[in-house]
This record gives sequence, structure tokens and C-alpha cells, in this order.
Amino acid sequence: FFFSSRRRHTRFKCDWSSDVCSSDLFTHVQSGPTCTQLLAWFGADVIKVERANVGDATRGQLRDIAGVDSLYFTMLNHNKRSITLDTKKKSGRAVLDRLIKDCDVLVENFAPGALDRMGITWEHIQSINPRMILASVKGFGPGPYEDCKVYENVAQCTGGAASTTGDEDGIPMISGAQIGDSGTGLHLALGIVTALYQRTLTGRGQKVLAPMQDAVLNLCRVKLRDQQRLERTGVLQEYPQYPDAEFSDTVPRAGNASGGGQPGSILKCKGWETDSNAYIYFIVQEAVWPAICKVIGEESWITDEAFASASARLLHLKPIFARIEKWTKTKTKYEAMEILNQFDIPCGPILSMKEIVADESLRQTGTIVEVDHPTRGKYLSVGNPIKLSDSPTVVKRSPLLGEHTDEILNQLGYTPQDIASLRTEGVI
Ligand code: CAO
Repeated sequence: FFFSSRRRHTRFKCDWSSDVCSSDLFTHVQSGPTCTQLLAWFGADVIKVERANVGDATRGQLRDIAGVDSLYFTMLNHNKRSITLDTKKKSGRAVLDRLIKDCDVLVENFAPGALDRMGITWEHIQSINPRMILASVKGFGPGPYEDCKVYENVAQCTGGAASTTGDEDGIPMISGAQIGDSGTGLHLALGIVTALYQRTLTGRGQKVLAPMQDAVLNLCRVKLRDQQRLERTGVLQEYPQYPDAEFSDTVPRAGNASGGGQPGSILKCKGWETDSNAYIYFIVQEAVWPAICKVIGEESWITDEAFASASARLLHLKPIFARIEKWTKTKTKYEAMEILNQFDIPCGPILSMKEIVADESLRQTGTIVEVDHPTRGKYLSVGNPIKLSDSPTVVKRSPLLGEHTDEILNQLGYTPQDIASLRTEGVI
């Protein structure tokens, strides 16, 4: 993936209102494509470089329709163009060098060392285009594991998420949210935008590295906070282990307890016996404690010393949530939400993917979009979750493998004869 202010004035057309364009190079699977998709949504011209006849492995993974690009691929590669290129062949490398010359940012998330093995070292890139920004996702930063390949769940484990997620007495747990892949892609996108801005001041490109372990740890910041609190005080009062169980010397898993200063829990709602998502997340926010007591019919708890203060309540969270749940079980999660909202009590229903898909407001804001694809037909995707008031995102379908090869080569100055011979050589 690349950005270029120069290209805007030369061969590549930029549809960004600012002076930066981009093309995507060498991202595959999820982390890199998440990053470049975001940049594409913000108007960057993203060129996805894929191996001829092979493409990003995710095109064929988890397929729901035979022979058609998977949802895995289509949902991570909107608004991009695709060129096929064998960068291990001499003439393929020459095309790549042309791209490096003309583009601004090269984004890659290959296994460690793969780019160097291709001969695309930082020195080589700099010699062709000193303004180039080289942005990489790797599993780990410099250290004992820097040469390791990493996938999502490995990052969740090494970044501290798995050891701090799960039932209090259960095994480490992986989150459904792709914090290792998509989370790292988000971090990388911010690094790229920052490097681009710095380049406007210095005139020089730089390397941007987002290691997956580091990104996950950044998202687990509160757990490192808790580790230090535990070492100092020996307890974590808002954790479900308190006050009955012993704490060890490391942050335990906290089930569904709220990580913040306001205790929270997942509570059953009407229909929980048959509906696996008939639950609500309920937060006992200090400011609304009197309102909570009134709603659940325990007005005496407003002044009862055992419950009146937040610190006193920490000793009785289990009976408090059990009593609130007695009330939530009499309501559906939506009824409970409606009543609790009237009193500004923070809560949220546990929404299934099916319910989210049906959410009209998410469709209206473009966070859920319907996209048409030439071989797949219509499918749903998550649109740009970041909203800019002057720059609304238009989500365009992902490219077919090599769909823009000729167009891009032509923009780079290759003639139809050149393109034909690259095709005969098996380079594109
Ligand atoms: N032309 C020629 N060769 C190409 C090419 C092209 N257009 N595109 C890729 N290749 C080659 C690479 O150069 C590499 O060759 P070498 O092994 O000879 O150096 C080879 O294809 C495979 O690349 P890879 O090692 O990155 O791919 P993999 O499937 O073995 O590993 C992954 C995948 C994700 C584990 C690894 O890329 C990785 O650790 N990436 C960094 C961390 C990351 O982003 N993980 C997130 C993955 S999403 O869960």
C-alpha cells in the first residue's frame, strides 16, 4: 500500500480532496487488508499486489459459494484495485520498482524477512524513492520472537488478552473481536497517516511497524494497570474473586465483570432458557444507584449502610447482581433497556449478529452496507465505522483477482505489447 502527493500530478488519479493518494502492496489475510481498506475508504488509491493465479489466500478460504471470492476476502478488500504480479521474477521486480517510484506508502504483512528475501530492502526502497513510507505488520517487534509467523489468536495470547479473558475458573479465552488482526491494522493506519504528515514537514519517508503483540497489549492496557494495582494491594476489589477467593500474583480472568471503576455484569432476561442471547449488560454506576434501587424495588438499599456507598457495595456485588437479575428476568432485554434508559442507567442488550444485521440505524449510518459483487451477488459488509462530516465513505466492492492489472500497468507507462509479453512470461 502506498500514498503519493507526486502521483496526483503525474500518472495516478487521486480522488482524495487532500494531496495524498495511495496504493496497496503486499497485504494479505486480515491485519494488513484492514489497514489498507480503511485508507481506501478515506479516498486513497489502494493497489493490491497479488501473486498471479494465486492471489490473497483469503480469496479461497471459508468459501460459501464455490469458485467465488469468499466473504473473508470481499469484506476486507473494498475500494481497492488488484494487480497480479510475480515479484520474484526479474520483470515483475521491475514493475514493482516502478510502483515504488510512483507511490507513497508500501504496506506489507508478510512473514518476517520475506520482503528482504525478495530484495525489497529498506535501502533499496530508499534508493528508488526516499519519500516512501514502508509500513509493516509483524507478529512481534524486535526480540526473541521477531522471526515468528503470527495469526490472530497467537497475538491475543502473547499480548495479554487471553490470560485475562474468560471465566474466573476457566481456561484462557480468545475474544471474537479480532483485536490481533483488525486491531493491529487500525494501529498501522494511524502510524501511516502520522508518517505521511511528518513527511510533509521533513520531505522524508520512514518505516512504520505495528507488531501484533504490542497492539493487543495496547488494547489490554487496563490489565497492565491491574497487574500493578494487584502487586501493590494484593486484591482487585471490582473482580469477581473479591472478597471470597484468594488472588495470586497475576491478574486473574474476570468473567464478565466490568473492567472499569463501575461494577457491571451480564444478567439473564426473559426468555434466557431458550434464547442464548436473552441477556443484558448492566452497570451499577454510582451516580444512579438510587434509581437502580427504585427500579428493582429495593428502596431501602439507598440508605442501607451495606449498600449505600460504592466501596460498601464492592463487598456485596454477587447478591446485588442476583437481585437485579431477579428483576431483569421479568423483562425482555429490549424492555429492560427501555426502562433503564429512562433513568440513565447504563446498560446494553446482548445483540446477536442476526439482530445487528437487522438494525436499521446501523444501515442508515453506513456501518452495515449492502454491496453488489459481479460473481457473488449482494452481500452485507461492515462499512467505515469512522465518520467524517465532510467526507462520507462510499463502499465499493472488492476487486476480482488481477482486475486492474492492465489499467495499472498502463498508468505506469507499459504499452499493450509490454503487457502482453509480461502475461506470456507468467509475471502477471
Ligand atoms: N510474488 C511472488 N512471491 C510472493 C508474492 C508475489 N506477489 N506475494 C507473496 N509472495 C511470497 C513471499 O515472498 C513469501 O516467499 P518466501 O517464503 O520465499 O519469502 C511467500 O509468498 C509466503 O509469504 P508469507 O510467509 O508471508 O505467507 P505465509 O502464508 O507462509 O504466512 C502469515 C502467513 C500471516 C503467518 C505471515 O505472513 C505472517 O506472519 N505475517 C505477519 C503477521 C501477520 O500479519 N499476521 C496476520 C495474519 S491474519 O490472521
